[in-house]
Amino acid sequence: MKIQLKQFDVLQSTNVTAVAFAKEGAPEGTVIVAERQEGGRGRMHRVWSSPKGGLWFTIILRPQIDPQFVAQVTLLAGVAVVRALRKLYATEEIMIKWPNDLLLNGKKVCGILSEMQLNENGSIDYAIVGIGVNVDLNPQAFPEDLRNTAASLNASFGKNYTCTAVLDNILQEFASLYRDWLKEGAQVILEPWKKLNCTLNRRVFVKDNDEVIFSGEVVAINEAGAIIVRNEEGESQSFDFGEISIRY
Ligand code: BT5
Repeated sequence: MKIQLKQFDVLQSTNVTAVAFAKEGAPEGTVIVAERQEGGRGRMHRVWSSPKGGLWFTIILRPQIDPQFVAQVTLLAGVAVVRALRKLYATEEIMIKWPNDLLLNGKKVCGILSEMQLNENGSIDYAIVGIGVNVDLNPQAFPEDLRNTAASLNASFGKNYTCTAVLDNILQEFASLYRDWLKEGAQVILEPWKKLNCTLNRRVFVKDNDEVIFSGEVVAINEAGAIIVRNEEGESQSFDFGEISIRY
């Protein structure tokens, strides 16, 4: 994957711009970066707070694989970003909360939002992976409702890294894991993901639109990235990401 950076001062959302680039044929490895986003988004139309000082970017991919496995891209991104951040900040405290949050001591420091588009024949046209990392945000820059749930890396670790340095490190990890994944398949992601996550073996509440629809222990994750949750009666259900959230 040859990285080609497209940098902007301000965008609505790097994911939206990445889709526009992808539709015009931008090659795999094109990366859209914005200093700030005015309409940064999370899953299910949630707002992603994206002031200056954070790293907001989206990678365009064109994996020639069976579309049923493309959900693994979110897990892949989680593993790559945790590895890069753990090395850079010399910590083991950053963990992945299924499916797409990176937490530091329970507070969110990064969110990942993947989207994909199929061709008419069912093959993958493009997948985009949007990644938001709170690199150098003043805790006061967070909207009030995030002050207890979000954290910023430089402030937490007493470092001074630029967003560019963090981006370079993440892209290196991402490109190398992506290459291995295309060659060797799911195991290069699932095994490391299991070691880096804080969701397996946890008791969770599964929520659909803020309503708790199931609760139990997370006993496994499958190749499609779905978690298997077992309740106290011993019944198991699997949950794909997309429409649901979990709460510890
Ligand atoms: C996510 O959604 O975590 C995916 C976020 C993806 C953001 C990147 S930035 C680059 C690219 N361009 C975009 O427009 N998006 C991607 P979700 O799991 O739905 O979590 C959203 C929730 O996280 C919100 O409802 C808030 O509670 C919280 N949140 C919002 N902004 C945050 C921030 N900067 N840091 C930590 N938590 C935040």
